[in-house]
Amino acid sequence: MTPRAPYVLLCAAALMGSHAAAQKPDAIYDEAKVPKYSLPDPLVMNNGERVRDASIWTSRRRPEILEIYRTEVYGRSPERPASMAFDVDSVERHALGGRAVRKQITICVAAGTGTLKMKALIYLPTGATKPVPLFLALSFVGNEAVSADPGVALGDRWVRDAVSNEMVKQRAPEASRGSSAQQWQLDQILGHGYGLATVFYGDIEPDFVGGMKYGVRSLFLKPGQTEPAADDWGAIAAWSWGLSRTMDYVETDRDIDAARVAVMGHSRLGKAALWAGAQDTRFSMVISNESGEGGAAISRRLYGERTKDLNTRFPHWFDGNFKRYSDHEDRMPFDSHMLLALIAPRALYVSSAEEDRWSDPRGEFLGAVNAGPVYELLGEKALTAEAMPGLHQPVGHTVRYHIRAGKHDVTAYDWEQYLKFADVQWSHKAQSP
Ligand code: GTR
Repeated sequence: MTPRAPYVLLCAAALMGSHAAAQKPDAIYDEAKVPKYSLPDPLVMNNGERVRDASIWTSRRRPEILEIYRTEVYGRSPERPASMAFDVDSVERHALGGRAVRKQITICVAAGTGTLKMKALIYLPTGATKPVPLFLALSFVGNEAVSADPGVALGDRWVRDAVSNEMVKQRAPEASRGSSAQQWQLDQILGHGYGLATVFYGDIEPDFVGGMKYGVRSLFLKPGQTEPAADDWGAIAAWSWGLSRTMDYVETDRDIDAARVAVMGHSRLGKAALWAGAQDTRFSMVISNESGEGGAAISRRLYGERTKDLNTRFPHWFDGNFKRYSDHEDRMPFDSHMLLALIAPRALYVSSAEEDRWSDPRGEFLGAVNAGPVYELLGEKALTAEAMPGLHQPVGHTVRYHIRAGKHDVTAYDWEQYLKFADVQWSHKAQSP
């Protein structure tokens, strides 16, 4: 981390590039080399009893799986803080040439020994006569990168240097406005009658080893504690926690329909979205865009990225206990299908990209398929496709999946599918302006 590195435009492309570079020569990319494995049964309790009905799932098995994930994977997050304030920094009712209402809100959370401030940017379609459903997603870059809108406040804390790909502490430049607009597809979202809310993930904790001291986790250290305990939350859990705190604000905003909020995320932020959706049932829909290893992909397949890769390259993401599973995926008392099952019976969309082998597309698909028995137990349709669908052929109902051509990214095609899915799941029709 170089605090005074020369400014270079931060863009999501830098991050996508780093992902490709991460792929190791010895990674398994051949199905024939995927070992045989058997998955833990999400419907068998820790004591060996079978879960036979929805009430036992909800009252006993679901909490057990949450506890496994809190102890072994993402770490334990603090409860919702008692004290929060939502400062309305600005409301512009004719943003984007009159197409959107733009709100900028500072979410102030009394967290542990200090205060966390997150800047939320919210766009809602104009002309709505009732509260609108919303997509909520953290950004890799900053609020100003979502659109070229000159009214968005420039981030003033962390930016990612496009050359070193490291996070540096400085103000986002004018030139970064709209730099990741392709990944957001704001026009499509508004056109469907939905809103978009986003917070820069660096507001919660900047993403590097040692970033903890600048983020919310440091506020919860006990006196004298400098390192997290083995089951203390990692950075992914902190980002998820930030999503839930943003939802706390959303529930107070009468222009938004809090019963129809989708939490969405790409890649590491897809992992964060899944964990937020798993824990926080206020999210009625969860969208994992190429969340890969440590997200939707089955770890036991060892295809592409492995647990050890996560633990060595990103030791700050997961908790201390998770390190025990490097090279020992077979010992996991969980796998991604159980994480996805925590979202049941709510709407779940998992997506992959053909060239994103590092994230293991088939593993992501199988994670969604194997969450099926829990969806069925709860009276929802499972993803039953026997074989992986072809490119651009989304499958499933309550649990839906697609794989598209191309690289690790969020594209217009991905958004088109999420919006159609939301239209069906939320039975929503855009109001004409
Ligand atoms: C990669 C990492 C993945 C994924 C990705 C990203 O380098 O190996 O697990 O999270 O970063 O967030 O772009």
